[in-house]
Amino acid sequence: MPQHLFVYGTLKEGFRNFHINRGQRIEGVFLTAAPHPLYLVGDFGLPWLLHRPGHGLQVEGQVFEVNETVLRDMDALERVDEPGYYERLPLQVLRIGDHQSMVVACYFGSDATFERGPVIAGPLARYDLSH
Ligand code: PCA
Repeated sequence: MPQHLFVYGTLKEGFRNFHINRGQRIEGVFLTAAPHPLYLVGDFGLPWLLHRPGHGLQVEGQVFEVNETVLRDMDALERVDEPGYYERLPLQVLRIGDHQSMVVACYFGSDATFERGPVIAGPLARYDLSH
């Protein structure tokens, strides 16, 4: 069954891992409905969104409709089954402009890895190419 996925980091259109994201983009730019803390973490400054609603800022990203195969490939990239990486959880997002609300999936970074650091930057409202 197709699902919707919010991406805020390297899976965004124009970013490093976009080739793994073979979903169908939903037009526009989306924000997390609630603030969430987005940091750049580790020696590579990976975009790391913590599952701490109400902390940090509303974070900007893109929404894609994805099928099971594409989702599995992205889960593998984000190492969803391994401790210390990302976990895929539901998230409410709003489209900028018409405020269309959707509950979608999103990759949240693990708390343990965040605590270990180093934390390079954040909390941020957006991951962009200069990062
Ligand atoms: N890739 C996923 C999570 C962080 C990252 O770099 C994304 O773009 O949403």
